[in-house]
Amino acid sequence: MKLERGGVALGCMLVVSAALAQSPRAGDPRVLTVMPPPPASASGAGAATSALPGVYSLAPAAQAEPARIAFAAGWQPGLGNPGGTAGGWPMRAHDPANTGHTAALGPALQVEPAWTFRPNAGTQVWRPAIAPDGTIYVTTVSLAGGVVDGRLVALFPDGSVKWQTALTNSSGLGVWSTATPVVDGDGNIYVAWAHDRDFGNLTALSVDRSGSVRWRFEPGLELEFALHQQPVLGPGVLYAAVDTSFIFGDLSLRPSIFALDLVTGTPVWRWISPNPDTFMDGPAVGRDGHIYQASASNPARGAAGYLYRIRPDGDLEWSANIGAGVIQAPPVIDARDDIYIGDSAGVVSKYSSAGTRLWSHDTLAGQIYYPPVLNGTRLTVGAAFAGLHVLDADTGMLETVLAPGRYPFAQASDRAGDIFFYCFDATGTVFGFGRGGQQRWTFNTGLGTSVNSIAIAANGRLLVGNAGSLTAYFAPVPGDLNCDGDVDQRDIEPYLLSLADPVKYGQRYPQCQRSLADISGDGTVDASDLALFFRLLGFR
Ligand SMILES: [Ca+2]
Ligand SMILES: [Ca+2]
Repeated sequence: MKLERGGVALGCMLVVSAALAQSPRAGDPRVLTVMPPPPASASGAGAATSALPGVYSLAPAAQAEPARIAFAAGWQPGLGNPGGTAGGWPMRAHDPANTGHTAALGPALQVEPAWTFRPNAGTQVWRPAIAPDGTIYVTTVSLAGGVVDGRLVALFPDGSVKWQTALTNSSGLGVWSTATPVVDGDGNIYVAWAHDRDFGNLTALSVDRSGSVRWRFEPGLELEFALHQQPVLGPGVLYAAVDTSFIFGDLSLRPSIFALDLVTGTPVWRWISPNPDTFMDGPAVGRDGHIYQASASNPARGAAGYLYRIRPDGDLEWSANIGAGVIQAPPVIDARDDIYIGDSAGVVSKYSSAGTRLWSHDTLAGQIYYPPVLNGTRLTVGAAFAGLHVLDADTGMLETVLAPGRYPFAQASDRAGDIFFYCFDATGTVFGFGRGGQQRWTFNTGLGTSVNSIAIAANGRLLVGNAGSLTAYFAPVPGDLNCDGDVDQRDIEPYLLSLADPVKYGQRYPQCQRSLADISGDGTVDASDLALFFRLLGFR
């Protein structure tokens, strides 16, 4: 099926939805649910196609099998950092504030595939979460023969399967989920929502680190849209949004957020939207514990998009009309509880925690499909076929555009300020850029898809998913001048030597790369990188 922009796309979505709606209440006009609109397609790039509801790709599903590679002599992947702050990637956007930023270091040299997890050609593999101990959790689904085979799979850091468990509701019915698992500080895993083939039988569940079910919660809501809403952790609770956006029918049916007790799964509260808008993604949590939810407009229901601030007790504090609203782009919250939104019309806005709009930046791209990433005072935004816009988060001023003409989707940023992103294009291009704007590396996955992911599992270990597989890419990190995989005090002597006498450095560390001394990521190694190097070590 071909999907085009604008009103034609909406019409096609309705066809998709109607075709899928094998509802027990066939004939009920409310079986028309809202699917996320496809990403905008560049002219000449070919139409986005959808194999599963709401999942669009720009390329044939055929994909080259990455080879297993041997590491260069003298280099081993790191497992941590001296600060002890690299704690995996425990949820989709790394943390409850959805920053997409990790204290670990991403790969600074050309990455190479180390392993690929791909159960079989008919199985979808969704986005990963990574526990502090390195265990990788991912949901999968096969719908072959009309049978729902949804699983939660735990992988060792080397990509081998640790365990896997079928996702079922309390009646034993097979359910599946595109949601990224959430890992708490005790190593327990949460999935919300899992559902049957037609998005009914909604189930949230938690398993312990061995895969045993701790609890299930089934709200008993019918025909909810639950494709990409992403839950996040709050203090003692899981916040999981759920949507009830019927195109027709009962306008009193509203999207909502559940706060579920982490130990028992019991709902602590349910907040229901005062508007007939649509939640295509989940909430974010600020430092003060408030919950932020952004919605998509729903013209068929006469609703604008809104930004909501909800108190920890579940009461609405304020809402702001944000016009077109967001697609798969939950809010991003900074340390002052200011909020960043990238909307489906291509405009980035910052709001104060009081609901005042502080600035906006129009990318002129007409669409933003994924959330921005926040690293300190830098905000990076993927604009539709207009590159990665790098903004000053304080002022909204455009600093630079990386990969102009591309459409960046999933992003991650690291402690050095490097930025990594996966583009929605026919070849599925992934880039690593230094903070100074120099491209450090690039590769093609062979598949540009609307559900893609990038996570930094640990120093130098990048996980990339494209809904068909999950691949780990390894490479050395900036500042690792003795090439042991980590950055610590043992790198000081070789770092200083690399600056003072590059020839002698090359003789003493023949297996290592002097270019790793370029911490600033501007393509040159000079004295200005030294202060940044000591900052990586934790010196102020
Ligand atoms: Ca080192
Ligand atoms: Ca530099």
